[in-house]
Amino acid sequence: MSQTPPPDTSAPAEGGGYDPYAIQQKWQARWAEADPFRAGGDDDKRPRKYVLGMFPYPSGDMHMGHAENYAYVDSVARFWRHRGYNVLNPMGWDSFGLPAENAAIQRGADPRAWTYENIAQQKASLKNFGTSYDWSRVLHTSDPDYYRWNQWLFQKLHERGLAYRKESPVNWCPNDQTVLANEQVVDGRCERCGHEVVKKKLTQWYFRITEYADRLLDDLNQLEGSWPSKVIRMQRNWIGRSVGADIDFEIEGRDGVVTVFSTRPDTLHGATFFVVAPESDLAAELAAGASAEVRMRFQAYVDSVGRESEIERQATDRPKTGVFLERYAINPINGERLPIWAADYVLADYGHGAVMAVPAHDQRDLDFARAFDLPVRVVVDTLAPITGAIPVIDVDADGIPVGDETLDSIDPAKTGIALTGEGRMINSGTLDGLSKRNAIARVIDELSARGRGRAAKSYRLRDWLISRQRYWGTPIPMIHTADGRIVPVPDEQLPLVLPDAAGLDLTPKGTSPLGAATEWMQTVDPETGEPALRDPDTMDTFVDSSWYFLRFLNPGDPEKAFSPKEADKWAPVDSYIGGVEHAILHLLYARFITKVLFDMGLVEFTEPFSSLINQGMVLLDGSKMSKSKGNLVEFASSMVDPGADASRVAMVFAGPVEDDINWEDVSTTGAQKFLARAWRVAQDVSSSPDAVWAEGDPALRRVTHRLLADAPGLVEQTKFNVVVARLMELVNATRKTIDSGAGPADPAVREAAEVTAMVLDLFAPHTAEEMWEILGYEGFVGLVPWRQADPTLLVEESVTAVVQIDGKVRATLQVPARIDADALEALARGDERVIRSLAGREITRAVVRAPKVVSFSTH
Ligand code: ANZ
Repeated sequence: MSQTPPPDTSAPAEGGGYDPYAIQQKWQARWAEADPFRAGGDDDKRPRKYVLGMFPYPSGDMHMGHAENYAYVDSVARFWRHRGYNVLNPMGWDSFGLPAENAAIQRGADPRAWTYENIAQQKASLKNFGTSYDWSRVLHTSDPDYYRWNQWLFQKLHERGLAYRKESPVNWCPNDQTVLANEQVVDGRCERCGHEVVKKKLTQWYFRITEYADRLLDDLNQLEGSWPSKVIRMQRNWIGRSVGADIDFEIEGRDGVVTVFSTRPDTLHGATFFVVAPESDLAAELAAGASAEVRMRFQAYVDSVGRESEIERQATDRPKTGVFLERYAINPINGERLPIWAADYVLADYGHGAVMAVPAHDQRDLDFARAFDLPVRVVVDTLAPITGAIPVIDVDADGIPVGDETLDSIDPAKTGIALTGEGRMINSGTLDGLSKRNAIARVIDELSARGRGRAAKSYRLRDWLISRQRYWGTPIPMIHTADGRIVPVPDEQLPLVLPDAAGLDLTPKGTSPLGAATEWMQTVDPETGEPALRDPDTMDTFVDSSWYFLRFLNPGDPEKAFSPKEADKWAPVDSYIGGVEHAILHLLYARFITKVLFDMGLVEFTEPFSSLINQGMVLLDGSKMSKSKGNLVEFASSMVDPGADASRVAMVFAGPVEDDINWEDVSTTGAQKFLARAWRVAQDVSSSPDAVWAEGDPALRRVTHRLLADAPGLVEQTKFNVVVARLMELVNATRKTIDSGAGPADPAVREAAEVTAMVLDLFAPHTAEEMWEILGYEGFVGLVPWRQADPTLLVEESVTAVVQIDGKVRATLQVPARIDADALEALARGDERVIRSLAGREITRAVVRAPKVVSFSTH
């Protein structure tokens, strides 16, 4: 896209007015020439910091929502440079994936050409934004020299048994004609196109992330305090560990056992029926032996369930449906016959796809039992007191239930409410009288002794489905031999490069377009030399982004994916910054792959991102800026008017990082005025660089030094908006000193202007550099070390506050001038003279005017 020419108003102004566009051009050229932000090598003795923003998709030009993210990343990188760190802040593109491919299909263009054009455009925009990336390390995941290492990673996982193929029901988007990971299904719909997702049975490649479920869960504890608690919570829920037992049931007339997972093995005596997921192999097998009528009903049921989303199936408020399969399971604890049903509330890919149904104590089972007239047997007396348990009913001081409830009056079969609370076991043979905890332990013991059950955990997390039936991704580096083996493409043949898109039909058809690349598909069996076929699928792009932060350490290295030596020096990432939309999928996958690399001995850490900042979204007309909705402010155009610095300052000032901001509330005019004021202050300074600051106006110096002292803490807590507010305060205070008192020659004015330039560099780097030059310095303000605050200037001014009781002054207090009303009132209430004067009388009213007056009334 062509750059809009600068508007006349910002063309170099005569008489030396603040000219943001000219300043921006000037400093970008200087940075490009001097390359001052490149990360230091081994001879650089400064401590290291790795700052990383989540890299973008090149799916079109960027808007201010993207810009906000880069603004924060840049502030953090610049901050650590001022603090004396050797900062690595690289940039790259997540350039494979559906958006590029779909856009390419719509425009009839080659996805490759389209992608790289967009990258060039985005890169230009980012440079115009005044970002301080190390541009020597750019990577694109769609480059063969990057995805070659995805292929390496895939084969490493395959060697370790962590990449495998299986046939199972998968999420299928009928519109995009591809499978989706669970993570890409939002409210039963395709995350990309919004089309309803259905289940389809396919053979696909998976990564065995479930093997790492416990570590992914337990290691979240390490991140507590450094990651937003919301993200940690979302990850925990996503992994969803449940603890209970696996119990083996025999089925009449069938060899072998069927295992179910239950969180309540204590209720085993209360099982009255058995449910299997309709789409499971077991259901099909059992139905096959049933009567013709049941077979027909079952088939129709399976078809209708295939059209339901997982969310619908799990909803509690919909009528229960199912088909009795005319077969029986045998309860291993008491030999009872349990009728087997196929019902959609049981999911094929959770636990073992089958459940023992205990309607008295599980609401979904109860709803089902009531719908189909199945027996309900209470096995936990929830009215019986349990020491230590939180009573779910009213009890007296001795723990004896009060009120007129009886087991009969709360019978779930009548009330329709399952008894899920704690209580004592009844109707349960040897378990009778036990509490839930003891009953669980006992029943697991009994089942284990008979080889019929064991303690077990179950996870909501499933294995990561990584194959996609699309063109624009990393080819899966495996070969299907004529005799049915699946073997890796030999290392020396990697990268296995994508065939040219020209001549391929990319429109979604349900099978990978690569399958039609006849020549490309043909290969030979590496062992026998016989003809063999390639795998036609490509990898989910989340594979690409699961380890890219390591590739930035030695991009382009033809020998290896990343250098463990460099990883040792730089990684894990100290500060990772991006949108909360990646709270689950991307972060979970990157955490998983990091742990695999750790197990391979290639990295020495187990978590990839030591701290995480999630920025909110930029909204326009009440919703997230987006191309499809047409509600966006283009990144490229805003670089010209109001200019990069004003856009950045305005966005940062609009609110806390994690909050969403409305573009309507973002005042670029206000930001531009502030920047012009700051710039004019530098213009006005008339003392020389060797002025003795200590001789300057102490009031202004206090404002300057308070900023120096507070800003680091504020930045580390990501309170960037507060830092901008404090800069505005400093610029105003400086102007006041210039216009009154000692005027522009006061050394405190020079000191304030210099500190303003240094701190302003975090948000408005072009203006900051210009100020620095005006102040008589050579070199970049972006590399200036942070100035130390003078502690003697941080001592707070104090004032005398008076405390009145019923109109008479009873005490005076020395308090900080900036005290707030609550703190002042608390001090007054605690003062000894005040307490003595009150002599036990109660304060009925308090009027506080901080910092000077507190007035109490007692009647
Ligand atoms: C018997 C029972 C009795 C259960 C009771 C609960 C309460 P969470 O906590 O979410 O892990 N379940 C097992 N596999 C299932 C599947 N594939 N589809 C649907 N439900 C399934 O849930 C575990 C409980 O969900 C298990 O414990 C099982 O029902 C059910 F009073 O077993 B329970």
